[in-house]
Amino acid sequence: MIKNKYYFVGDTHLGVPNYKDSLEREKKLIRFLLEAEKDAKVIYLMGDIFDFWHEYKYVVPKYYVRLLGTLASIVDRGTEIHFFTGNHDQWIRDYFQKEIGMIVHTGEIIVEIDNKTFLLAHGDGIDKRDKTYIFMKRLFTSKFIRILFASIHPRWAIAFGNKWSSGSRKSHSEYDMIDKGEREPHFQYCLEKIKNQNINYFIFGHRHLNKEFNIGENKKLIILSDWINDSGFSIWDGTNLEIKKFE
Ligand SMILES: [Mn+2]
Repeated sequence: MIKNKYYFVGDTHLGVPNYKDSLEREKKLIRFLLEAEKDAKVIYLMGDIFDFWHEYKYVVPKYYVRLLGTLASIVDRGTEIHFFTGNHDQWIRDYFQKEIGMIVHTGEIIVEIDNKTFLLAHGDGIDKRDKTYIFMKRLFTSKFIRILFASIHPRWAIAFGNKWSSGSRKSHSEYDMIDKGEREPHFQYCLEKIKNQNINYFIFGHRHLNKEFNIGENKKLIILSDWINDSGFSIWDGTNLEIKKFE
């Protein structure tokens, strides 16, 4: 099979709501990745793959071994995998790059695919009205805080992280699920961007909504659904960018 397709999937939030359900979702994600691998040139993991990830200099959390092994094997067989950090799994070091072989992005990127320009990002931090979030983001990206947190024994740090993470998701989910239509900050962000940059396709996660906005001729915004309630993904086949659901 010709490997010329591009896949986009995100917000799988592995780790919640409990071990059993998360494991089931992890296996489903693996089935999706292996299916995609058949004709994928590149697979983009669009952020919040893990509900909480924090790795140390020599140690990683003792979860998700099936997924991590699958990702490493897919990379080894020659398919490129990109990993965007989300707001839930931003505490990475070099494990995903070095051990798994993924290409990691900590912010938005602009790429040319088949002569079209794509802007890809997890999409957190775009809604500037979310002051608590912006504050937390600044806190978490502070080098000092990160060193401090990493010096706490994992027994406490990971336990705290898991608890904080699922709490943050719950408190956001109601607000997140509201369909804001054209007032959607991510849509407004795109309209602003295309004023001075020629971008054809925007793909974001973070909002946990399956949304498609037409911005103009050959211009489109896609917001990916999460995998907690849904299992959406997007695929670019060289001419069309579509939203699909993995069963
Ligand atoms: Mn998310």
